Amino acid sequence: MTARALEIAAKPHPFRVPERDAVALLVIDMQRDFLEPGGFGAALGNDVTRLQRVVPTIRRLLDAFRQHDLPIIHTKEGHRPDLSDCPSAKRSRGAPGKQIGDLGPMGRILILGEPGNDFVPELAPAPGEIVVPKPGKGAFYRTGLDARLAALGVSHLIIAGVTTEVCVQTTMREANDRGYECLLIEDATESYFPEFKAATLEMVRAQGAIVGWTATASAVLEAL
Ligand code: TIU
Repeated sequence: MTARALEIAAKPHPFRVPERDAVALLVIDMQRDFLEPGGFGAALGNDVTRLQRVVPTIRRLLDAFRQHDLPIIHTKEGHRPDLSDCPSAKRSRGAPGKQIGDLGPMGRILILGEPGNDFVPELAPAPGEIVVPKPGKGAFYRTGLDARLAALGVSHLIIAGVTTEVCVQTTMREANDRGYECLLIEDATESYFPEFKAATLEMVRAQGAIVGWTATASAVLEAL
């Protein structure tokens, strides 16, 4: 192992990064729309307070990546104000009057540029960090993320964010199919459904890391 390699204690076995410049932190959808009352998550009938527990852990990961000058990408699920990028199959989710584009207490639900669609203040991107708006659950769908990672020389992704079994898992599977090695941070991802989070962690690392690895945030901080 060279001095610039990383080895992170993980399941089902250590996550190895041959060269630390090849790693990026990918933070999925840490937006008010999912974490605060009155947003998209609440409109779908969820208790959004569950998701708030991972904010301090993600902040610790962000601080470490900033300190080591490693790339950070923040994704943001949202749609254009004219909804031209929102298929009816997606808009029809949620009770009438609380669908994507409808007016809520934080502005129009899941619309780019609205107050509720912004990041939670503790996890706001710093200058120079990449922000990727995305119309789908997966961060690679109609975003150009793959090309941006290639330009940075990134091959290994440390993944955090919400929700574990929806946007996080979809993104991890998309990344895996595109050849990225993926490490999902157990205490930096959360779901409205604890059983879905647990099942997702199990299924991604099963079969010898069929989709990727999982580790704690502490393991990442120790390795860095
Ligand atoms: N509903 C739900 O669990 N999640 C989403 O709609 N988006 C993300 O996971 N970001």
